[in-house]
Amino acid sequence: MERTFIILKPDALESKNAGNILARIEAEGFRVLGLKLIQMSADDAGRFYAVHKERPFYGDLCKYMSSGPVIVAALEAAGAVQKWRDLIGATDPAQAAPNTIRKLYAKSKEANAVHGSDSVENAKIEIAFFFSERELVG
Ligand code: DGI
Repeated sequence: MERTFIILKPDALESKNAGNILARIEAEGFRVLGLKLIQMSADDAGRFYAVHKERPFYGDLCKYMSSGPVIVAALEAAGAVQKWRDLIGATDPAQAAPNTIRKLYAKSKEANAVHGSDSVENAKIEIAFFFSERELVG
């Protein structure tokens, strides 16, 4: 079984779509291994998104991700990384396929409702960034 790491971003909570997205996670057959509501500091966001340091939107992204509460979760499924990325759709909701989470709930390229790890290796790093092993069910 594979693990992925996801975030329900500030806009998803602000628009009260967290419940809808969690219901979709259950309906699509993911197992939730860990889940919590947190608010990141700008420093947390900066470290989490360090891979994007050189990109022009890095500062805005860190500010945005620390602008309100988020829900972070570790999910398990067969092929969880790609399964989640298929379910969320393209980064820009205008480009996202019908019925994907970003098509349904995202507001813009920045406020795009959800994060998903882009590889199994990064999923491990991202889960460990937010969860201790004791916070994950076996
Ligand atoms: O893996 P994704 O989240 O689909 O996309 P990514 O890894 O290319 O970018 C990470 C996040 O950075 C993305 O979810 C939202 C933000 N982002 C990407 N491109 C832009 C952006 N934010 C702004 N403000 N402008 C962009 O062009």
